[in-house]
Amino acid sequence: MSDCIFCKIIAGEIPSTKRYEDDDVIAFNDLNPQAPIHFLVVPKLHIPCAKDITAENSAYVAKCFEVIAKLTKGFDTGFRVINNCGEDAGQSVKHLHFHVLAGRRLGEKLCAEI
Ligand code: DGP
Repeated sequence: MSDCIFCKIIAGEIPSTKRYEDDDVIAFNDLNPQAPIHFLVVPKLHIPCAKDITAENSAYVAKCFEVIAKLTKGFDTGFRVINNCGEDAGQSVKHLHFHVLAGRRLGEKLCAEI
């Protein structure tokens, strides 16, 4: 997708601080970190949102979670994985991605009303 920021990061057209990359998945630090550790795990296939996951592309999602398991080795006190899908969830980049947050106690509330 030519106008997608994450596709541009995947293509190397926009710089990022990479934590991991293979043929199917990339992980890089979030530009606006919400915790001491905050990175995004992103399938290289442009899947817009969680509602667009199908039997044909779900292997990419499984691979994202394999990468999450790999990158969180040693996060012994825990971490949080978040996916935002759609307007009410505040999804700002329309390319499926999983936020991984760690490095402090994250609190029990998953959602704050605005
Ligand atoms: P979401 O709200 O779930 O769509 O989160 C998108 C995240 O992407 C947000 O936390 C900020 C991050 N982000 C947006 N643009 C860039 C960028 O150009 N580089 C990096 N590293 N992160 C970005």
